[in-house]
Amino acid sequence: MLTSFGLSKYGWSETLQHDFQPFAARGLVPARVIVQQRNLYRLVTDAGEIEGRISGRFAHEAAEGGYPVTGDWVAAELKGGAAVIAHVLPRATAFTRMAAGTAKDMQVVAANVDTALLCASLNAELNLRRLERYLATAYESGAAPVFVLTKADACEDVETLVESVREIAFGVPVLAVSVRTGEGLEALSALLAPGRTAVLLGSSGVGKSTLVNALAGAERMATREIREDDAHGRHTTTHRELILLPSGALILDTPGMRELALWDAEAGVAAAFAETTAQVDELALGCRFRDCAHDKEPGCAVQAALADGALDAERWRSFQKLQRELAHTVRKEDPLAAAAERKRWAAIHKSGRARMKAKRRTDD
Ligand SMILES: Nc1nc2c(ncn2[C@@H]2O[C@H](COP(=O)(O)OP(=O)(O)OP(=O)(O)O)[C@@H](O)[C@H]2O)c(=O)[nH]1
Ligand SMILES: [Mg+2]
Ligand SMILES: [Zn+2]
Repeated sequence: MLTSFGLSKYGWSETLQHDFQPFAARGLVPARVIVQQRNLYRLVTDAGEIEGRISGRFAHEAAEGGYPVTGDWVAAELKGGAAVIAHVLPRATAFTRMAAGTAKDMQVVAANVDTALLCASLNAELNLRRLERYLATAYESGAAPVFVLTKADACEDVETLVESVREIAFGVPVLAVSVRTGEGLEALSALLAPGRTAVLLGSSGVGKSTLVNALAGAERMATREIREDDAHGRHTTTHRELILLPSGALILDTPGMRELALWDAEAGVAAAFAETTAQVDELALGCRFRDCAHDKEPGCAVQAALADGALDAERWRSFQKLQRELAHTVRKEDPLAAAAERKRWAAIHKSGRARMKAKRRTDD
């Protein structure tokens, strides 16, 4: 039996309840992270919403990527009107990316997401290559992807663009939506089930927060109302927030990101490019050399297929690009480089711990 009635609205399940027993025995309560803004957390518990922070011990022990993020289920200690997060429960799914600038800083963007709404705007040029990369990231996360093409009202030829996305989507649903005309909103709602969590991902300005507000029937998130070109490179949403919709579905709004860099996404790439992989594997049987790299080798069946159009050139290029990127990621993980990184991280964590310790002393 589920004792967490309020939390079941946020997706609390029998499985989670079972996993939580050891924590309950220690007097901790279950909670879900609904807002994360740097070190500040907002949690929802059975007793309602509450501010949260992580315990000093947690900060000490947490591995990289182990800090709670929006969507996480946590075990918390209630202390004088606030919650101290002691543990993050195992994640069913997680969106990860490499933080900009650093080589090995894996960032978990969102956790326990069932559906990934991969957004792109129909009023700008569609970048199909980027959508392919989103798709790979979604597959890697474990969430089910859906393409959401926004601002259909501002596009002359929706059908052609939807068709072009369908060609790279291989069965993944593609929806054209508009908050101005309401087009596609019902179809989108139908994909969002009560108690299930969807995340909105996509570039800044594509209309993610506007979509949240339309689905919520209220201004839950701030949106941009200035001219788009003035706002170039600026982000309206700066935190990640999980919102309970009137339908009972949960939707996680995120700040726009330019690229979702790949992190250990081999499985994701394979799934997103399943058809291309299969086609290339089959073609390769006809190559003169068994170790053909399908580049400039004589008698290459892949190059022949590219020449006569049997293999789509654009898709082959994206496939190669993703593979190169993966190889790059793997290279970065070679033991020597990794050891140097670990050292750097140990130093960063040490100074971070010292700072937190000092801060706790002043807090007390
Ligand atoms: N024409 C049209 N404009 C839209 C639609 N949806 C959103 N917009 C506009 O697009 C702009 C950006 O919308 P936001 O919802 O703030 O975009 P966002 O994706 O949340 O951006 P970040 O928070 O920066 O990641 C706003 O000016 C919206 O009014 C739509 O369906 N049609
Ligand atoms: Mg936004
Ligand atoms: Zn070949």
